[in-house]
Amino acid sequence: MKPIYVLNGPNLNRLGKREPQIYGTTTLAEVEANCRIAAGERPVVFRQTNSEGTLINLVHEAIDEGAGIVINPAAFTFTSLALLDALKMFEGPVIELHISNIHKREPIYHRSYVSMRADAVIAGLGAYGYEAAVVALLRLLRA
Ligand code: DHK
Repeated sequence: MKPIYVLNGPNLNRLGKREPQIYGTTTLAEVEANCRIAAGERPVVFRQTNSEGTLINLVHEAIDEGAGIVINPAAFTFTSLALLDALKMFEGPVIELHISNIHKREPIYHRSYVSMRADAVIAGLGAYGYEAAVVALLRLLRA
């Protein structure tokens, strides 16, 4: 069974300590554990990087090895055409995930490049959004 990829962009390695009033106190390790529970028997590749090139390389890996992608691109959401171009090559379902409701924040967080490829977007559910995204991705894979 092909794995699903749960990919995380810059600064999310600091989750739990980073601006808890916006991102909460759940750590990325706890998010990973919850994603694996939500995925059940479906294998999960869970990665975080502060490097744009590495995130693109992980999307390339998913193109060859993965069934679906949940991605929190963090700040690269609003800056990276290269990430969008990489995601466009992926044929499976893609769910864009943000812990905070980006549309309720400053205008710099309103225009997402990734949304031009994503099949769905989840924003504002906090760390629980990851589990919701995994469950939704499995549903899309079954469809
Ligand atoms: C995480 C970030 O790092 C920000 O750059 C985004 C996103 C929001 C989040 O809510 O998960 O704007």
